[in-house]
Amino acid sequence: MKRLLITGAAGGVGRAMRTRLAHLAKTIRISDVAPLSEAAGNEECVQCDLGDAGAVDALVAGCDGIVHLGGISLEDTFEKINNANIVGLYNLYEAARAHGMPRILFASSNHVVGYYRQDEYLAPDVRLRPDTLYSVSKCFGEALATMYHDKFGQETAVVRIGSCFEKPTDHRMLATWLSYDDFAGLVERVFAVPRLGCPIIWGVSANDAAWWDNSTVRYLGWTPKDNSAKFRAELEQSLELPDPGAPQAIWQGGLHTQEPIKRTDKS
Ligand code: NAI
Ligand code: 15L
Repeated sequence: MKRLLITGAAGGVGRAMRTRLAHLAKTIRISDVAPLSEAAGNEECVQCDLGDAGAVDALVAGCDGIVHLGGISLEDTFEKINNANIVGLYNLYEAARAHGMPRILFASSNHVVGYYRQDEYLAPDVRLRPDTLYSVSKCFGEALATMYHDKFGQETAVVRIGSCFEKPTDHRMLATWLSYDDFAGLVERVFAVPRLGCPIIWGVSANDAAWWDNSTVRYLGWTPKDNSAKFRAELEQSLELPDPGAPQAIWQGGLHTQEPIKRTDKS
């Protein structure tokens, strides 16, 4: 690629991807609403609010691939989620439509199915059961990607990321963990395959505990290599197993299922 755009580049996953994806394009355009650390190597920095349609149009111009990580990543007020994850995503897809439909990787979330139980094994096409307003916005994103694909042929990899961190930090994450290296490997495959379409991909490493079925996306040639099992002993030493009746032991979405609705007009 000539230019790959990474939104949300000041965030946890974005920072981890900057070095890992540098080889994927001649220029990496990194963007966030938050200040970005200085451009390194082949990077160029653009500070931009996803809610600003004009700014997003200019951000996407000249890019032939987009890794869309930007947005509110946890439960928040509807106003904040709406600006970044709903209006912001619409702005991104309209900008893509105006600028040659660069392939998009959309960071969706496992929380679109947060109200399934941990003993259920899910195909990508199960009914959505979001656990927060945050994950309802990700359901919107998945639907938007599908509509732009069906109507215009816009290709998107919809990646339902599990828990993408350095290492798992609780028992639930032994099933949901996605290593930074495995995520980078997935991004490589998404931009390498000749035909992508608009698949739903469970973004999870090769952990022993498995809740999600990725057999529909074998054509991507993505084989995650990391396994959370290497952290199990360390985790079990530092953290007690949750009570089997506790939400973090019952629901795939863990404690997100217990989040209240956050209102700006009420304390
Ligand atoms: P993060 O919160 O660390 O990073 C998100 C970035 O988006 C932040 O730097 C923030 O400043 C930026 N952002 C927020 N509102 C914005 C706006 N209006 N305009 C432009 N940028 C804005 O989140 P993280 O963990 O790096 O996740 C990246 C993406 O992956 C998010 O979309 C998140 O929902 C998704 N995801 C992450 C998971 C994880 O385990 N890290 C799991 C599932 C989904
Ligand atoms: C997410 O969607 C969040 O963005 C991330 O911060 C974690 O909470 C992750 O899911 C998870 O389920 O561990």
